[in-house]
Amino acid sequence: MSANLSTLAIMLDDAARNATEATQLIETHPDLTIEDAYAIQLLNVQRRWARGERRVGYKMGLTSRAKMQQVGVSEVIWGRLTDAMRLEDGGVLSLSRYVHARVEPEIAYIIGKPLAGEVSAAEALRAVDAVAPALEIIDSRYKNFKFSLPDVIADNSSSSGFYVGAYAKPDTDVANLGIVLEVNGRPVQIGSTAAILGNPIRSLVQAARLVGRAGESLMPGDIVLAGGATAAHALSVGEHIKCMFQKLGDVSFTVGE
Ligand code: 0L1
Ligand code: MG
Repeated sequence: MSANLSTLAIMLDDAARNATEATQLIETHPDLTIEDAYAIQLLNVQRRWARGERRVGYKMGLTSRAKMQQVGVSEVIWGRLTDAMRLEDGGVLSLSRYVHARVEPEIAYIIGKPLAGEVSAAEALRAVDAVAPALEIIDSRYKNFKFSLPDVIADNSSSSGFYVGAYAKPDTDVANLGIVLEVNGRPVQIGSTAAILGNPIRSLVQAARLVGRAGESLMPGDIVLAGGATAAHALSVGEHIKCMFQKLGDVSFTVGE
């Protein structure tokens, strides 16, 4: 199997780079394990680093009950963020760069001190420099956005882009903040940050644990996306997306060709 891991990573990286659909890995590799999947993810992201992209943090995925049910799992997953995925708040997103992009509201933690392993929520919070409203662009490379758990992990947990809004103080209480996601001025999703594992800080605790298990650490300056707070919205050209976060402000962009 291990000889095949880099072939699968190249296939997924090419699909992301060329915005083309990929076939689920488990169709040809039904025995693919979660461990294999994280190994493929690393090989996949290493190809980005080799092209000059820089690591800037991590994303947590499947952090809400709704998402876990959608994929039929009961565990959170994670992926790696690079500087090339960062998008400009208020800018224009080029939809042709993605296979079938969706947007979801998130909370971002900006890390101030190294953090890894088994930590309490209080310890995790002490490592935070700032919190911010964020939007994640997820883009599963698989046909019809359909995948198994190993598939999505290997595909860098659908990471493809993210927006981070204005930073707020690290002690800002983000446990239960209202969120409204608007498309062309019409609310399409309404929710709360509490949908992220009951409190987004729990997602940061999980990030420290899972990243630590892989021999990595959350490092000063890293951005950690805590996970979707509502269902994701599938993007179409011409849409103006604005997401309002109670206490934290807005993040917005327009969808271009
Ligand atoms: O960020 C997320 O929760 C998404 C993780 C992968 C599942 C998906 O692409 O919907
Ligand atoms: Mg997400």
